[in-house]
Amino acid sequence: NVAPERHKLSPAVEGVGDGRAFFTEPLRDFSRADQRDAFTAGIEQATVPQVANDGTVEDIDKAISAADAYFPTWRDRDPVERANMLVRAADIMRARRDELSGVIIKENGKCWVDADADVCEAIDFMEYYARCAVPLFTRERMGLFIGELDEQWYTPRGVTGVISPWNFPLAICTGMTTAALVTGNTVVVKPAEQTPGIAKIMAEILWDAGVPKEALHFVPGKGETCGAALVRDPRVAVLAFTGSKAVGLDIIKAAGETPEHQAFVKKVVCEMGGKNAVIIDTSADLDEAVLGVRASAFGFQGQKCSAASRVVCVDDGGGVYEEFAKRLVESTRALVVGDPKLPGTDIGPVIDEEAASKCRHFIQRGKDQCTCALEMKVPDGLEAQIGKPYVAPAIFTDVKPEHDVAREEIFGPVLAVLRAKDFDDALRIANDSPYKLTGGVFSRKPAHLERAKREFRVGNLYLNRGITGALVARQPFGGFGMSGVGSKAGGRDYLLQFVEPRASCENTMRRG
Ligand code: TXE
Repeated sequence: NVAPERHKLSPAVEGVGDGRAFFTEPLRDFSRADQRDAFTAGIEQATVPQVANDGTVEDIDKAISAADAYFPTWRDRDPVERANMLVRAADIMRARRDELSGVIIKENGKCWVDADADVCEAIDFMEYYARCAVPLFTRERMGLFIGELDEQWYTPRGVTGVISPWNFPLAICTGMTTAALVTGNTVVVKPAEQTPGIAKIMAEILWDAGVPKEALHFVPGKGETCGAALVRDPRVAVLAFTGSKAVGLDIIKAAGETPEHQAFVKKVVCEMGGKNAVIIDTSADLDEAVLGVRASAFGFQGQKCSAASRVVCVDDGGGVYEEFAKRLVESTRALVVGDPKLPGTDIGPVIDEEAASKCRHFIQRGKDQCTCALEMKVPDGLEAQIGKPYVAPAIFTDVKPEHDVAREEIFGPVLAVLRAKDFDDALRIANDSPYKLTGGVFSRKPAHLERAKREFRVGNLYLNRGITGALVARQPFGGFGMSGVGSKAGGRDYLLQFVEPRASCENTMRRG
């Protein structure tokens, strides 16, 4: 229990009214030469730590034992001290941000803006969670009744396993890890095999900021061995995961198979992906829609769970569908496929050969089933120069809801454009997916925007703007259906996943 006067956080977190009340770290302005130069220097300076994914099941076992043993100490630590460790870590990241972006660019192939945004989001997560965590541990009195004291509060749950993905290798890993830590849980992190370097830097920054090594354990290793061991260990109280639907469902199933003699049922926080649609009606500003869809579909090569992968365009015979498709193809053609270390590049490599061959498979399916309106080319020699595989943007038109490119999560720069008879039909097609993550509507009709809020069943809805972007605190991010459970990251409810709600009722007449 912390008395209110002890809620003293460092000024960075207290700062309402200093322009950072929403915890949004401003992105670099690359039109400014000084910021461009600093960023270029950061990339040159950046060294990706060489981390072998050679963690073993025994390493996971040892890490869980140590985290379990240290849990009572960490649980009982002053919440303000824990919060201030996150604030210090955010300051370290802020001071090293261009270098950290450089590591992300080199390790996972993000282009400039996306790498910078990854670092900023990590900073935002830490400052926001630091601020939200402290009040949770104050006991709240529920009304005043003579002779009775009713109180409610929260306590940490225990050892938390964090299994992170490669697509936001710093932000998502930092978000899950620090949400668990700041709420008093000890943590074992198993990062994605493709991006262990930046995850290791995150762990080192948190240790440097004061998080004890006993509270945060870092075990790089394979999903099938280390990840699976973390998922199934009965001492792990919370499992926080972001990644594929298949692994997410396995984690949820494993939690349900908890043996009866165990002390608790594992709490699962899962974010699993999407097949996100943007609806365009006949009143839409098509130029805005084209730019919004292009950014949503092809930013970071479509490898974001929030990315647009379907467009549902209302076609009432007036030519809007054809006009939109034509302008989108023209506009997409202008994107530059190139080296992500260069400022002018829009499309970098995809994460690995497996992802590339998955995209190529679906591009072929698209050619078999519908019309290929655009298949851009990868410049000769680029893959050899960068040492990573590339898939250039592809757009399919005349797509039917049953076609593969309209159904499967491809997780690459492949976009399906479908037709709808009217707005009702568009909503029906857009909702026809087990995923419920993001969605967008471009329309100038207020009634359509209102209906979308009621009837478009997604976790995050974007109206007359591109459908990616989830600013911490302002736009809490996460879906439902097959897109996940319990995961509004960057929102006020997120931390509640990591704590146990408690209540007490006392007969105060018996107090001595
Ligand atoms: O994901 P995995 P992958 C989707 C996207 C992508 C597909 C495959 O569709 O094409 O998933 O990507 C760990 N037990 N998203 O193969 O396998 C793994 O080591 C426990 C959506 O990278 O789910 C890594 O740390 N853990 C997405 C993490 O799970 C296991 C982000 C994610 O890997 C495991 C990434 C197991 N059996 C992929 N197997 C999003 N929602 O943004 C693997 N892991």
